[in-house]
Amino acid sequence: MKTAIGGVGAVALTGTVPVGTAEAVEGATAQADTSDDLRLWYRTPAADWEREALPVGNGALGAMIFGTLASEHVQFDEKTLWTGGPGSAQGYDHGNWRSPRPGALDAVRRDLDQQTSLTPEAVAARLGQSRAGYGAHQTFGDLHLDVPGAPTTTPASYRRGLDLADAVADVTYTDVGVTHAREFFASNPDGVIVGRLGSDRPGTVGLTLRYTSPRADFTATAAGDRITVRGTLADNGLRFEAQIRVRHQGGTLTSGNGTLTVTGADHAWFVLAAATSYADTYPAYRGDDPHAAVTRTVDAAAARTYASLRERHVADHRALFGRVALDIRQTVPADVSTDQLLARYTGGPSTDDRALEALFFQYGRYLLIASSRPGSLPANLQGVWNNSPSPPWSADYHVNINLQMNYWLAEAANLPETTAPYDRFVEALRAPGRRTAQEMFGARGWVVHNETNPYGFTGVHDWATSFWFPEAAAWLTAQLYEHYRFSGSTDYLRTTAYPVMKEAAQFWLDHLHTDPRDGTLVVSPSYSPEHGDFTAGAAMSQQIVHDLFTNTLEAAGTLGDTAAFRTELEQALGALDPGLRIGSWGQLQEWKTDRDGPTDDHRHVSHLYALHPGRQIEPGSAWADAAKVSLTARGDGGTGWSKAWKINFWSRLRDGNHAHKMLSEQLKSSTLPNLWDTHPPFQIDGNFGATSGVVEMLLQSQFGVIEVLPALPAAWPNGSVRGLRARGGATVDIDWAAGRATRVVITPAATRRLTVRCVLVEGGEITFKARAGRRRVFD
Ligand code: FUC
Repeated sequence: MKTAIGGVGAVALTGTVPVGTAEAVEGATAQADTSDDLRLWYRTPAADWEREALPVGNGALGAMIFGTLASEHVQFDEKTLWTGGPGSAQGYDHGNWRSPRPGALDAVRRDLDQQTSLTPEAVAARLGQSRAGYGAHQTFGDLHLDVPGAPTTTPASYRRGLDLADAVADVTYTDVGVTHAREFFASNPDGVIVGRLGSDRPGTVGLTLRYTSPRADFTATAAGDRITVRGTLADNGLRFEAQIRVRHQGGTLTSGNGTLTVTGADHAWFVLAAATSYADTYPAYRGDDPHAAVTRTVDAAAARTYASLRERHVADHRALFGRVALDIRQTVPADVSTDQLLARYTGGPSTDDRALEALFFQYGRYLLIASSRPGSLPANLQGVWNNSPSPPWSADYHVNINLQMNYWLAEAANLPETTAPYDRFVEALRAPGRRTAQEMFGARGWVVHNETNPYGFTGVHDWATSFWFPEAAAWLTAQLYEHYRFSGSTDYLRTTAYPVMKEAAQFWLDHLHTDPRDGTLVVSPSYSPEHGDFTAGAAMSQQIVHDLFTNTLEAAGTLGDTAAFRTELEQALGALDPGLRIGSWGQLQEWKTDRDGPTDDHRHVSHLYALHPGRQIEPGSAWADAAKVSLTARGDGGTGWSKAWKINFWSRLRDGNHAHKMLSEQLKSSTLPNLWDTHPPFQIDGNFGATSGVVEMLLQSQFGVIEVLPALPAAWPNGSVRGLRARGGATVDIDWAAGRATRVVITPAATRRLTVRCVLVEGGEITFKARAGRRRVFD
């Protein structure tokens, strides 16, 4: 029997990838504090979904809370509610060529061998095809809580906010002597979105609950204390269901016409569960009708008290969120709301700038917990928040930077559990990806191109500048190897990471091409994401394959794979063009021929993959100098995610001040009042990328050495951070003063040798035998 994955919390999963993490996260000693440092708040209700409403989520379910007075608006989502895929009205082919094109790819290669470049349009005409049945994520709809007698103008006492430490959104206001309080959260342990309306005077709480949707494909019925929303997506027959149950103390509850009404209560709360019949299994992508699971989940939650639901939620969230604390001497002025804080920041240097920077750092961690928990799909371009039937880029999984960036923070910012949905998603791409590898390339292994959906779209479309990127599969596997490097779990490496990496490597072993210019192995055709012409051997293509082969070879050694496979890989790695070349103006070349423009400020800086997230370029090397020349030329502009990437790049170049400059550029010009990153429009990758960038300023370990404060900016002369993770399985706490580390505490998760680079040790570096759980203090 197939089991749907989706919005009903910890339902059973299909497939073989273990979810959750076996590895204990040791030394997670930091406690989040509940001060205003960790709170977003505003003086007026949200007037706009994208810019002002506040997100809560439990991984599978997301909701946006508006805090509107007369009718509270809760827009909600379930991550698997997608049109497209099998059964789609447009037909579906996974992006595989609808009719065979024998020799087409070889002909493009031959032309590139002879002419060195081809326009994207020319290649798309030969290798692309129109997209059919790709689909888009769908909003689940809107819950409205109509509150009779609510004030028509916003009282001065009005506040709405989001507490990041507890993951609870709230609204309070006083009206004719009565103080009203609302709370909303999305519980992972109970699999529901919860909302409560209360006041300090018994009998004054009343509301009518109703559901609406921008689509007309549902029925909403109310009976007893329950609203049931059921529907089928017209495009692909995917079934969806949500149930809402209302509880109340005092007063009465009546139902009618799809609505529930509470009158004269002391307080009232609702629980909402939602799911679909989606399953992540190729080729049908269908599981059970969601009715039974939704009923079970909502009934179990409704049987609990509100206090119990809240307590279980807060404990679950804090166990993850509370692991990391950042102190950069931030002070939040008591009466400055978050939108004001952002406005002040944008207006110029202010004493409370660090408050926003620290808040933004923790917000990335909050958003990842809220949008990526085991049991559903990974965080998409908008996390788990989408209010539209046709969101930008379908709110899909772009894999030429965006999905990867979503997870850059997961390991080092101590949230390794959030990567389980990513692993599972990548694993699920293998089956359709093998077919694409075989049919399109005649190769072993698996492949996926520029962007994908939950229905295994691993082929191509025909948008010339983004249809071709078979390197995406290799890049996706890098995170799996990172999970291993951070955790040290060979069990995870053997069962989860390595099989996916090995098959990605097999694809390239079969598909690399001998470059007639110099006899090296190159990717051809090769296209540096969304930039320039098609060539052979663009830097990013080569660097990604280099990274994949390096990781796979290491893993093959660790796991003892056959000598034949290791030799094959070794030889290919030896013959591979490494994708590192210094051009006429000292830049790191984006292409194999020297054609970079020194005034080109394209948002993608793909040829610096080797610097970050890769580890091919070491600081202080000639390559690092060239990377700096390229990065400087590209400038400090770009879309939200582009700026976030540049924080990481500058950190890896050990330039903390420039990294900090990029953080401030992102806050000033790519951040909305609700602190969502904007491309524009809203795209969550920049939030995650920025948090990753801040970690990179404070701690790096990509070369197997724990480097303390590698890129501390002058703007943060004093401070501390607790609970960051380093590769090799260690948690690291750092205190610093006047720009220098004053105390470093390493808590190893495993017994093994660790090397620490830090000003506190003689000679700047020490290697020692770390014992699991035994703290090592340097001061
Ligand atoms: C990549 C980027 C775009 C955008 C899209 C979702 O293609 O080049 O800027 O972020 O993903």
